[in-house]
Amino acid sequence: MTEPAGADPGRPAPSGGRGYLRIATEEAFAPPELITLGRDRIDKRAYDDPGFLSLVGYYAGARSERAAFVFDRLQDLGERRLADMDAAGIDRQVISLTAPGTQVLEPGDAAAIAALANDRLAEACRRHPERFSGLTAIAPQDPAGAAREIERGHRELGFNGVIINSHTKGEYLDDRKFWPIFEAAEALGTPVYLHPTSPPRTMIGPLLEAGLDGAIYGFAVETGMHVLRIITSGVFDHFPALKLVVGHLGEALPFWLFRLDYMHAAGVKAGRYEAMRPIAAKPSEYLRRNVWVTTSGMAWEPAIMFCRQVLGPDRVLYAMDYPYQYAPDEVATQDSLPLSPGELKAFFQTTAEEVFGL
Ligand code: VNL
Ligand code: VNL
Ligand code: MN
Repeated sequence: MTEPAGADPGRPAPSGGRGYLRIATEEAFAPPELITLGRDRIDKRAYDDPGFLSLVGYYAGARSERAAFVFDRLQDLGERRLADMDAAGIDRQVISLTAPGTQVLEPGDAAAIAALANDRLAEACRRHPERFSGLTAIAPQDPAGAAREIERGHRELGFNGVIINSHTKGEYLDDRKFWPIFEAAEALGTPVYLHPTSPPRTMIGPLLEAGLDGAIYGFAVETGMHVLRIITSGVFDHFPALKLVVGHLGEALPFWLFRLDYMHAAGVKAGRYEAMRPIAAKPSEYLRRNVWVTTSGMAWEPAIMFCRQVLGPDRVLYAMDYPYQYAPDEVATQDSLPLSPGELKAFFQTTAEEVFGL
């Protein structure tokens, strides 16, 4: 890591004359200690988890240009990251622990890495308060401890939300044992960012076989399903003020809204599944009320405009997906969306300020 010794709050952001700040909301980092742990677990074949081997084995082990590019930048919370932000015109990053982060680890290691990652990130945010904000990493393996870490992140470290990298060893947040996490986030009014990770062992087979387990598609299938499980299990009936942020334009769910509502109603009415009991609203209504989607990795006008149309314009906000998709030209693509100056400002800046409490 290359970091300056002292605070540098005066480093100017690149927001000259545009009328809005560009706030990127799904930007990843990894402390070197996590990578060391990850490599050790890979070397020992510690987990029966092909997704972990596929993802972390690639970035921490492979020597491709892409892997090296991502790997170096994940670990930087200083000058390299700032230079990349300057070059792309990003004023502020909302930074979070990359996937799988803590969630493949043993509970003790997971909690220790979460705390270490949070301390490290908080330090970087203190050093560059005009450029960096952070989300609290947790170890969902211990839901009560995770709730305490959410409090610490919010109250002591000044973070603006919680990062959860989807499933935890094949377990999903609709399981009531995890609900202390939602309870803490709702009570603090702070959002949970549900970020993708490799599908679990029970799901990954045919995806991995075809090379489709990662960001190309497998992530979205798994994380979109996770969002749906949260909705259909009634989490938002218990936590009506809970805010969920989902990347990649909602992991394809906006495109499915019509069918989700139809088939959910049909399934509930038929009493087909024990796990699918009546809930207070249609799936689409929770997606419009409790969920915000970001454009990470999806710098594509038709899809962005579609999401604004079906979810509501105030539900769609900007993200880059640094360093995995560091593509400065995609910023210009989104500057050129067919939006009014006020709408563009909401898309790049003020919606993020409101949702994350920046
Ligand atoms: C990738 C893309 C991975 C975006 C990510 O987290 C991500 C990838 C692990 O291309 O592998 O946020
Ligand atoms: C890496 C990324 C390693 C995320 C990890 O270890 C992790 C890596 C568990 O890119 O090396 O969670
Ligand atoms: Mn991402």
